[in-house]
Amino acid sequence: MISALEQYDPQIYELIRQEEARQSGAIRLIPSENYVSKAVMIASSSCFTNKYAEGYPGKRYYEGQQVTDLVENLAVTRAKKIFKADHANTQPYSGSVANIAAYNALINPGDTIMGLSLSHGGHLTHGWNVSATSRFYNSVQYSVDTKTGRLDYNQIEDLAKKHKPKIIISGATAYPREIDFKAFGEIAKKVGAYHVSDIAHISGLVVAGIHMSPVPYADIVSTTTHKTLRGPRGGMLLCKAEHSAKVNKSVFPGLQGGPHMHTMASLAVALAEADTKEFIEYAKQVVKNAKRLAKRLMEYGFDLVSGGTDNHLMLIDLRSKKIPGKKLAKALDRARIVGNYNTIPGDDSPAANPNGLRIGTPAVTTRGMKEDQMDLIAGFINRVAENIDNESVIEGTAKEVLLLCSQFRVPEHFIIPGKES
Ligand code: DSN
Repeated sequence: MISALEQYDPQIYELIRQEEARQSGAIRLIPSENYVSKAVMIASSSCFTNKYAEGYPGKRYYEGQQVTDLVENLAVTRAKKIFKADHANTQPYSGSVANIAAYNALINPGDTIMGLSLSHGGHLTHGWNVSATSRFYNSVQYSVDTKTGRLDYNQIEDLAKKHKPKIIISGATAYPREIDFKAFGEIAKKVGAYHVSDIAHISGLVVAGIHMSPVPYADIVSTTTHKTLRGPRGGMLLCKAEHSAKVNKSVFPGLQGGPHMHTMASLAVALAEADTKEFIEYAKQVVKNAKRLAKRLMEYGFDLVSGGTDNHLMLIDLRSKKIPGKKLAKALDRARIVGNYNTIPGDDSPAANPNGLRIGTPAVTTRGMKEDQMDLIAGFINRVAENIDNESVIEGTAKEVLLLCSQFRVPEHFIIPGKES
């Protein structure tokens, strides 16, 4: 397949080859990224990309569904099993669509939703002011306590009592601590709200039983499929039986047309992989690695929001180091260490140039790195931060990073990396 691409479109072939080399020759610390297995990759580039399958198994609007129905039934059955959910919808194209589909299933435009502010670790679709979710719905945002960096459930309850939202959203994209989904469920009950939980970041940790599952405490659970869960890019919804018809209708025909069946086949593979002892060990190691990396960074004098991590990510507060997050992220990228600049709770700088750096361990753990390598990575990050304007130190670090990467292979994909670019 790949040699056909080389023949028909050498430019795109070459760019794929370069990206593979980049991914293999860098320490990838963006906490929402990972490396999928070869099996997941193969399924996602299969002939299912040719097939339209609007509708649901047994009730499609196109013929020729002899095989697609089997794929979707498998994906749904596997999702329900590993998340212990009554119902799963594996059609959402992404986490954003999944979130909007969840709201659309439960409430009407103009109703009030309440989610964590983006600048405190929430997601755009949790009602942030530039997101369409704040145009479609009346949005109230809660924050973390800026002193502790943690969610304050009393404050959230007070805000919910004041604004009486129809939906309370739990879940985050930049929150390093375990979330008490039971508490969110109780707050929602007290104010007569639905509870939608977005576990995009931690779904792999939830499946592995390391973090609390929101499934018993939420009306609808939304997740992406490509972060700690380590599947193809996409979204998924899980819910109680009572909401299953509404959820399905909201995804199709409410928001989407034909599901991406190649992605769903690939997701089915990833869900089977997540149902193994090896995956549980992987998820445990993700957290061990994050805790070790956090500890070492703090020993180097970095401030971490909330003073550490319980999950796969950490948020470095760079104010005491007096280095802008973007400057450090770009210097690290030149040293082949890839993270993302990020606001920290209470940041007085804008999201385009914030005071934080967000990093995490899902991808490095997939390639087999453990605590000893986290010590090295913390040392590299500290060295780059201390020599932020010294390109020869950064270049030297990049060489050491490349050497480390060469000892930890990424899952084999289609193209054997050629020369490093
Ligand atoms: N963009 C994702 C992340 O990086 O966390 C959230 O959608």
